[in-house]
Amino acid sequence: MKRALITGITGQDGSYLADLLLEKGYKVYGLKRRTSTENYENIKHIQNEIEFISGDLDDLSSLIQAVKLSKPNEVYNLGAQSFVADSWPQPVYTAQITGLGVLRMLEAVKQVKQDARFYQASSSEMFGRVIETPQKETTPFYPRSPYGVAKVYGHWITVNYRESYDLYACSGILFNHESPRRGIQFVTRKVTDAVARIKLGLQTELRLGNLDAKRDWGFAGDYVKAMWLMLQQEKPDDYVVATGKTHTVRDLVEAAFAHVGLKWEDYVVQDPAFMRPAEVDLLLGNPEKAKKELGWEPKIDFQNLVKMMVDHDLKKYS
Ligand code: F7E
Repeated sequence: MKRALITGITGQDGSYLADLLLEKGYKVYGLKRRTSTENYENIKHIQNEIEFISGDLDDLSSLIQAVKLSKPNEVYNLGAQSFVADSWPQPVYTAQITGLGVLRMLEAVKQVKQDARFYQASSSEMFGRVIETPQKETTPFYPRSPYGVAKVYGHWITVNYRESYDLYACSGILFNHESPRRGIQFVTRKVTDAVARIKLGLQTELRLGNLDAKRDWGFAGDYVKAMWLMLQQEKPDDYVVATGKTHTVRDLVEAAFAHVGLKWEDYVVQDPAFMRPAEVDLLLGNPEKAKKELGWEPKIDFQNLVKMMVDHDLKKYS
């Protein structure tokens, strides 16, 4: 029986990955951070099948202990301060967890179980003010937020540990990926949740920031398969995971309202409070390498993703 250790297991990606690995017969360990209120919403259906280990990406000793206890064949580092907007008011915390947290996890693997395969959740936010379009594995980075800068560190330290210590370490450069399990702060879920509430008469308006930003949005359930595939290859490498299609926030809003028969212009209010100090205007990934080498293929397109999320939120409130 293969053993996997997942950081960020209660998050969107951690929960889909845990579903996938349990289905494949893995023993799944999840690093559990102490918080005053526990949120197991995303994993409540599999909570009893996961073994939780207390630990924090800020605390190397806890990570060493977690690797000792779980003796993993595979480590998936998905934990992070992942909300880009909060990385301006909390830049040091973001650097500690999203950046240095990767180093601590790698160090724990190197010290305790060097043959464990390691996956780092790198991000399209590293491309920031894009140098070329579409973005691929060789596109230079130009991060535009403290979050993006921290992810660049995490990415390169993963590459460096692979090259320095011969670790089987991979970075998946994932473009935006969404689902009904997405946190409510992120724009897709904020929109689909609001559309459901407006449709049901529970809310009257939706306040948003920049409607012109373009993102390559895919389905998180598809993307965790790419993570797993990266760790099943002969050699470790880095891969872009994306759909190859881009849409504006306005397209997203339009599709979500249209799905329930409403016109978005009647409800959306632009609010400077949701604008960012520096914006990433356009992300569009080229997933050819992942398709060719991993045999990976995204299954859910933008329209179906939006419908899935709106339908889920309608059901939640009905
Ligand atoms: O914003 C614009 C906002 O917060 C998307 C994370 O998973 O993907 C995610 O980062 C766009 C931005 O995601 C609102 O300005 C407009 O242009 O959903 P988001 P993100 O910042 O792209 C990458 C790949 C990650 O790695 C991150 O961890 O939408 N936008 N109005 C808004 N965004 C939010 N959140 N709220 C608004 O009201």
